[in-house]
Amino acid sequence: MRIFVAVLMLLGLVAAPTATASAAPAAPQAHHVGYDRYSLTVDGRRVLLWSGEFHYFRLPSPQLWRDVLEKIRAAGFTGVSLYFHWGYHSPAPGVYDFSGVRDVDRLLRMTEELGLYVIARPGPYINAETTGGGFPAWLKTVDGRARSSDPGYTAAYREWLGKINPIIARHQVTRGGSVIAYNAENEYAVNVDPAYMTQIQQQARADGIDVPIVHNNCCNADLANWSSGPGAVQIPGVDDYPQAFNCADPGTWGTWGEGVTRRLRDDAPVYAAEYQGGAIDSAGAGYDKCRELTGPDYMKVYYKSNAIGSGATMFSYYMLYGGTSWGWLPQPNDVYTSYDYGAAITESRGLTTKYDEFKRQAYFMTTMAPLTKTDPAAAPKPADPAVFTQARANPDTRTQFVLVRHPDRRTDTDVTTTLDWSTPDGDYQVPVRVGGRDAKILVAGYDLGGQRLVYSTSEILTHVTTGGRDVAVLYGREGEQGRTVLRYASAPSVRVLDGDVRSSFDGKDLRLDYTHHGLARVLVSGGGRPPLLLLLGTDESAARFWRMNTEAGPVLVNGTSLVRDARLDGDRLALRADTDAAGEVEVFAPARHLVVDGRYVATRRTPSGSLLGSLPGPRAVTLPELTDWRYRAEPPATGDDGWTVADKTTTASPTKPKTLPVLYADEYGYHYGNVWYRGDFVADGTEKTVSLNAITGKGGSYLVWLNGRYLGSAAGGTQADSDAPVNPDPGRGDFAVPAGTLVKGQPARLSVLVTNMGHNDDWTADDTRFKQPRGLFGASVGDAKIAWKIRGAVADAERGPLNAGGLYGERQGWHLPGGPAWRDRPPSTVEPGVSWYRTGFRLDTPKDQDVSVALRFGERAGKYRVFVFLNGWNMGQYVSGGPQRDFVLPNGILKSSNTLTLAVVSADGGAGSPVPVSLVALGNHWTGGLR
Ligand code: IPT
Repeated sequence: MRIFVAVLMLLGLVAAPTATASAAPAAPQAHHVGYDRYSLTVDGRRVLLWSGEFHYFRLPSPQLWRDVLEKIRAAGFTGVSLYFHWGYHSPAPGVYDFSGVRDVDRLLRMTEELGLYVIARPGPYINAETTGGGFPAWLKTVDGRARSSDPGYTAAYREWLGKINPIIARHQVTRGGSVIAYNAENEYAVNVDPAYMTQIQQQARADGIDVPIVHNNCCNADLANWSSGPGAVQIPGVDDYPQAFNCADPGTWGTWGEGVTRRLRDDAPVYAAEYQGGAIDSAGAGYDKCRELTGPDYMKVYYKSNAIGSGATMFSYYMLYGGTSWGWLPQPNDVYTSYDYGAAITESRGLTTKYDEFKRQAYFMTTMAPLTKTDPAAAPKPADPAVFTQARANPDTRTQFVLVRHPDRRTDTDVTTTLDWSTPDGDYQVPVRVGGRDAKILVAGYDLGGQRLVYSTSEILTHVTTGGRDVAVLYGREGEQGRTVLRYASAPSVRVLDGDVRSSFDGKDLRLDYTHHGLARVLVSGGGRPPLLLLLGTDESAARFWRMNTEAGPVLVNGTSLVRDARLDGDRLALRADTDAAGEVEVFAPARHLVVDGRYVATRRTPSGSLLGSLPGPRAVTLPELTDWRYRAEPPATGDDGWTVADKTTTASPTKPKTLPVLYADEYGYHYGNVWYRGDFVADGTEKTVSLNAITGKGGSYLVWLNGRYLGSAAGGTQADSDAPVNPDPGRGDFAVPAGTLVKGQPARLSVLVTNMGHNDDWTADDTRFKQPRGLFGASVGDAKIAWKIRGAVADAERGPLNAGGLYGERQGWHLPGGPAWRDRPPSTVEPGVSWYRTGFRLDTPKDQDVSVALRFGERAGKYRVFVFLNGWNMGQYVSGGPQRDFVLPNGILKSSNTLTLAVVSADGGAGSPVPVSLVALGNHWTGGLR
């Protein structure tokens, strides 16, 4: 593999790991990982971990893992936090699969190649709004309380950790890899068992995990946090979602508090384990509203307040890229197919203004070395108490970091005042302005490359030393005043290249005053220091910069919509970059030539000493129309093969059935999606009602037929939630037996299709929630003695256990491409039940463009749900009237030639034509650089 990577590197196909300068395959270099009360260290060097959560299982296309990881790295993140999903890899006890889209070894190699640290979070429990909170559904049939030291559960989770831990272990920083920390369990907060917490850590150590073990305490609350006592971890962290999750009301801030991460141990760094980076959309408001609730102004105020308020040096934001809960991945209570999360990178892999804000903060946090070791310090006093200040300082360099915001962070007005600031280089009266819902971190006493920054009222984006000079980018809000003071031994020469910047020198301080607008450029030279190019921008112009590490040090790029990678080769700078429109690109690097995505770009040298060229944008794309639909009907409980006799009389579930036999799908090995039931009995002719109960999880439903005659449908129920009273009669449906349907002494057949949703999570670690059954809970037709059979999904080795359920068409492979041609045209009307539709389409988007495509649902009356199969992959479930209309079709699954199959489960029948759908492009980028 290493050789393979080296060859790709030579071909310029992958980024060189930041650590290795030459193309020769080096033996993996082992490093030492340590920590103290300030930060993690690698070989004694302090690390600022700025990480975001990414779920490989929500992006079933490994080629796109690299795309997202490159976007994450480009924003200045130094790490990613990765849950590993037990249920995604394990269809049955003892069976584990790490191939294809489940190849986490490949994922960890990518993080290694990209130089991103990894916080590995294998659970065993992960929550994450995914089915069973990451537990495989077969665990529901195992005796012993999940998330405890009970023997049944212990044997089960040891199996999982025994598989996943060795994979994680071989990718640890200590073995030349990327994994820098190991998260034991997940928000293990109530109903806890310290023996279990101890044992999973013992197993991690036995499996070769030697990096620090961390934990994420729930919600900054007084719940078990594992900072001391039996089961304690080395670095206890804190999860915090200060905005909570009401996306319908994005203007209301701080529902869940102030959001400053608590210090849980004196000998370990403060770790903001899951800091809110978006929100689940339980209200169905749409993810754009969630993006607003957790938008750039929230990020400025809360993230900066947290950094200075807590002194944390380990941050991870949940989610950074949410992705898609495709197939049967969603947990039923809070989410639907899309797990976009209102995150900085959208489900369709687009970059948002939140991404820009992350980049501004990440570049700052990771550029400013003194931030990795700070203590609380006296803050400059504002003349107006309408401004709040708080400070930290590095005890060695004395560099100060001052938070400036409103006392109540929700305040929506602008205030201007003066700070009485004792900086390491003298006392100053410093004018500052705080806009509504804004916060800044100002710096004083900082060695900026070869310069001495006394203080600035602008924020620092980043700085690099390149080509014998310092280049620094500072920024402020458009239209705000800024002042930057630098120290010199003698008067330096100041040349304003662009913008309106006034300068004065008082014998030691050079003071620059300006209004933030566009991008001002000032060249300072002499004064006993190396030259400095100061770029004074706004939020927007600062966000156009990309800082990239090369073998010859960092370089800056201004422009393009994404720089994925930069390499210096002699006097040639080679970039891999994306554009969403034609435009300029400017590079600050020791180079004379520019190559972008393998093409030579004509450039000229600017007065700023940079190279300026222009790049093309993407060509417009036209997506094909979806026409020529073909049809197949799925009659109720059709086909005589594959049925399992359902005759169990006991269950491991704490929820006991209303009638026997036990009809829970999991008891018969059918864990995900739709199941069909067949109930055969001999009628006595007096039966009046078919009485059923089904537990499906929120949002499920069932359809009922008697002797082939449709009786109707009902909503599936939920039951025995730990925080809700037990419902004795969940998902009840009573259906009148139509006259003449049942004849005394004649055989009769009840057919029931139950659409089960995902499995409940186990946040409360008490089994009643997690082990809640799926499927029929009670069934009676008069006094008839019913012989039951059940039929669910068949295994799909390629797509994994969560892809398909037990529709007849799924068992027959109707969702898979190929097979005999479908000849029938859709009929004009269909009965209630399951109808299948199929069409094919070609996608001929330009090879050097990244087009992100989605399937969009139009309006149609009726009560139905649609399972979307693209080339056999279940890309989600559309529910009529539901909040989600666009279903992202990830490249990789989406190919140039495609088969789209829709399984429509309708409770009321009606039009036979397929529901209206079309293909839409959610993103279009020119990107020779995406591999
Ligand atoms: C916390 C979980 O750790 C994480 O898995 C995910 O569920 C997230 O929240 C919400 O999206 S749970 C906490 C908010 C109670």
